This record gives sequence, structure tokens and C-alpha cells, in this order.
Amino acid sequence: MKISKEEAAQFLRDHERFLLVGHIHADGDDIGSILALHHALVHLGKSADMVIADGVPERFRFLAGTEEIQTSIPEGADYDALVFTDLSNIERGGDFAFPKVPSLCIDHHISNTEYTDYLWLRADYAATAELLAELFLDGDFPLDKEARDALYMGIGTDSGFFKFSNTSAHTLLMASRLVEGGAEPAFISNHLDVTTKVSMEVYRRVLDTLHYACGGKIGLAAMDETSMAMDGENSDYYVSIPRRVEGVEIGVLFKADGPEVTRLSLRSREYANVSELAAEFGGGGHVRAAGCTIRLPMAEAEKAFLAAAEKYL
Ligand SMILES: [Mn+2]
Repeated sequence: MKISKEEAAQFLRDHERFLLVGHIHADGDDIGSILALHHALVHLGKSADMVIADGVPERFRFLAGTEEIQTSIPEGADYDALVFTDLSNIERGGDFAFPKVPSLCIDHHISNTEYTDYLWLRADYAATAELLAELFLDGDFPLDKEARDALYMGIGTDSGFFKFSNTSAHTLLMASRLVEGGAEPAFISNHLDVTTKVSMEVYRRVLDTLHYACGGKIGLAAMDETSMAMDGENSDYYVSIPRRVEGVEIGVLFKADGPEVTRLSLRSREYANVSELAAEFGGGGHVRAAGCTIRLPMAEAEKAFLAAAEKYL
């Protein structure tokens, strides 16, 4: 059932022992959202365990609280509420038997499958952290510097630090109010901007694969199994390579998930609906950023993708 911000706030106030669930291949928005929710609930005297099935990518571990995020649901714990942040479908939460307690999802994916008892969805917001910032700030929830930094990172990463088309006046307003209360943009950016030597090497490897289709309107690049082993957890970073080339409307990054399965990250610039394109392969996401999995080796996955993609141009 879809609910309002006020009802979502009431859900958080009405329960005491939370399990907070983020998604696999966690991004900055998911990490920022789950951390901020954890900080806010703990400040209200509640307990809030956090779980992300495949853990926290190294680049986000500078944030306070990430060390408390677990990769499995603690055994014997007694929860009275379940909250999913930034998850469009429950499969993204991992292969868990979730406790049978009232559940809330806070999300901004238009493809959300409404798998929880309650859903507060704003598909017009750039980030789940943008929803949470509004909920906390308007609802007078306690918001310390750590929570504000976490939310600022979530909004920043999902909006390309206020460059993507999902950046609205509201996105900027939420960022502004977070900074007004203590979030530190330079602290976040300085940590996220640092590139490892391994990442530079993978960048070179991905650049080597860059090629074009459909008269240059589709830019394609790939991370083979070696690249994925080197820096697969930061694959989001490399999808910007095909997308940023002049004339490219759809940028796609093919990621080897073993020899037989290929995962795709899709981005578009002005008009192509990559959420619908991803849905053709059972995936989803946003109009300008989406993903899917094709159960084929990479070369065949590319053919299948191109056959479907052309009509979106
Ligand atoms: Mn998000």
C-alpha cells in the first residue's frame, strides 16, 4: 500500500526494533540512506540493525557507521519492523528469509514492485536519500552530522553531484538544508574523488573496449572477468565512459558475471527510456539509469541488447 511521508514517519516512530535492508551492489544512495536511517532511529532510542547481503564497497567505508553494516541477518534477533531503502524489488535484498513483521519501503525507483506492506515512493526524486532528508527535516527527527553527511552523499552520488537530469530545485534544497545543519560537501567529495591505482588500470582496460553502434548513438564498453575481479564493486564509475561521448544517447557497460552471464548498466542522455529497455530483459531502474542481467556470454548479450535497443533511439 502506498503511503505518505507523514505515514512513513509515523511507522518509524511506532516501532522499536528495526531491521534495515539495503541492496546488493550497494551504491552511495543506498549506503547513505541506510546509515542515516540507522543514526536517526538510534538517536530516538530504538535499535536498528543494518544488513547488505554483499557488504559495503570499500569506497564508502569512510562514513561513520558502515562498520556496523552486516552481511547476514543476526540470528535470534527479535524485530518488530523491517525497512527497505532504495530497493525496487525484494530480490535486490539478497537471499534471506526476512522476518514476518510489518514492512516499509522508502524508494525512488519508478519500477518498484510494491513488495512491502507500506511503500513511500517518490519517483520524481533524484535519490532515496532525498526522500529521507525531507522526512527527517520536516518531521523533526534528530539528525547529527554523520547522518547529514550520509544523506548528502546519497543525494550527491545519485544526481551525479547535481549534474544529472534528475536534479531538481528540491534536490538542491535538501542538499542545502543538510549542509546548513552540518553536512560537509568537501569531506564527502575528497573521499569519493580519490581514485586507486587499480581503478586507473581498470579505467584503461574499459577504455580499450569502447566502441559504437547505431551511427554512434549507442556507446558500448565492457568489463571482462579480469576487470570485474579487479574493481567490479565500483562498476558504476566506469559506465560514465560510454555515456559521456559526443553523440551517444545510450551508454551501456557490459559486466561479466562469470563466463555465461552478463550484467548491463544502462545510461541515457536526453530521451531514451532505458528503464523500459532494461525491463525487456527483466531488469529495471530509472528513465536515465537502469540495469539488467542477460544470461548469455558477453558477445551474445551484446547482440541481444542491440537488437532490442535500436527502437529506443
Ligand atoms: Mn537510489
